[in-house]
Amino acid sequence: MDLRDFIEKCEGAGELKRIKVEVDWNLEMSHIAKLNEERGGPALLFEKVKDYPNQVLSSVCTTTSRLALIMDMPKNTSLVELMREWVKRTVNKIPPKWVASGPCKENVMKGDQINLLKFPVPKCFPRDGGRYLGTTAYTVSKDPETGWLNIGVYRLQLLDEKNLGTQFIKGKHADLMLQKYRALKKPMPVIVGIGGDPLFFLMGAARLPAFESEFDFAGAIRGRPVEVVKGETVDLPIPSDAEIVIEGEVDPEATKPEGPLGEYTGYYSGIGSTPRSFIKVNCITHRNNPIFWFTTVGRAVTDTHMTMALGYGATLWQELEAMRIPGIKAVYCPPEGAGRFIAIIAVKQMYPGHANQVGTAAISTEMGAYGLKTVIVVDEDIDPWDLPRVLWALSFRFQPSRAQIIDRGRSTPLDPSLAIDQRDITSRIIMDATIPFEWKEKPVLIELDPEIVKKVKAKWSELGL
Ligand SMILES: Cc1cc2nc3c(=O)[nH]c(=O)nc-3n(C[C@H](O)[C@H](O)[C@H](O)COP(=O)(O)O)c2cc1C
Ligand SMILES: [Mn+2]
Repeated sequence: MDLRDFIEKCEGAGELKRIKVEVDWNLEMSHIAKLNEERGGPALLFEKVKDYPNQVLSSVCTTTSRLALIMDMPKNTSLVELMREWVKRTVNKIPPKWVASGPCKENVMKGDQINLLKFPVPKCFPRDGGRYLGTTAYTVSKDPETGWLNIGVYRLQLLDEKNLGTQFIKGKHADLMLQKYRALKKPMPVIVGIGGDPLFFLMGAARLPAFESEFDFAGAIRGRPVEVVKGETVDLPIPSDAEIVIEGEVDPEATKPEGPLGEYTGYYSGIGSTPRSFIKVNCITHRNNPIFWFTTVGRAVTDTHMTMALGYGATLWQELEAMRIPGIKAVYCPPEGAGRFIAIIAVKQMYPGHANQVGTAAISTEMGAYGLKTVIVVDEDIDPWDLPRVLWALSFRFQPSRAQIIDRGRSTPLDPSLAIDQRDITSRIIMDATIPFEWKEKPVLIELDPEIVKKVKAKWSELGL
């Protein structure tokens, strides 16, 4: 499945709207997408964008139904079931398959022909520092020592015809690799894709463990190897059917001003621009009539938050399984918390301290160790996505004195609840909303008499209800 197949699939399922009137790439297109996403609307295909001949796709991941279409699952599958399926499918990884060529090589631009302004790159919000070419774009890089291939979605600002600003946050996999290139005094080669199988956006945005390749996870989710071609100027793989491919290098010592961009927290993490690493572009290849794809980011809940809720939730769940902790029934990272600040975990308790183990394990996973602030552990009778029931458990099973506060942990510079110059370190809270396993006398749950319930249900219409 490439992006074009996916567009067709969405259209067939009544999940896509073609926008035929002309829209401006400067604010208007993103505002239409954002307002549409806030209403849980369809994916949008802008067919007429001012100044450009290309079609532009947005709002792909806003609803669980379209995430299900990407995962090849029935449209009505719930977010938690998608996560469960992700965990199941990714047990056995499948490495990619190299092919000689593909549609992404239909057009090749090198040297003076390189011009990033050829693409209909949106400016999203008025206070943004510029236009962002990369919001669904995924960056591939390689560990110079081990050969580990990583895919990460890192925003890419259109600085000029030949340069893209980056923001590899400290500790992200591209940052870990760039640190190694710095020590070697070499530039880091990168290859960036837009489009191809939409799964690559989900893979790049998912917080998979270090040393694992997102290509192998993509193969596992598809149940077959994904097909990749080599770059023209870099020895790196990219999906052969990507719409747009950008090849270049990152000089570990050089910076250009980048940002700000309206982020998924609903805030700007920086005031004005910040000096950051950038990609110097050495080659662009693209399909004929390339389709551009963007996401609006911005405040919850949109496209980006749904993507994160799926990818982050599934990764947390998978890491807890990998730790061989028994009794994990379900994991839910609400999109309202961008799938990362809050995790709710249901556990079937089997021994004293089990719920505490689950809570501390969650913040010790790679996923949880980065920016997860609140963990709520509930008993197996509570579905973690059923927020009214979670609040019920927090009201009647949780005791503040049993909460555990951890003072220091890895944070994200994007968290607006921390002072702007103190965002390296965060605190966390584990809220145990389970009934303690070791209690001999447990609170007695009020239940209805099942026989009477049956009788009453049979009489329902007679009761005039
Ligand atoms: C639209 C969007 C934009 C993102 N922008 C950035 C970014 O600029 N920098 C960053 O470090 N992470 C960004 N992320 C989050 C990363 O994609 C995510 O942390 C991912 O795990 C990074 O890959 P890695 O784990 O291989 O480092 C973004 C995610 C999305 C969905
Ligand atoms: Mn990674």
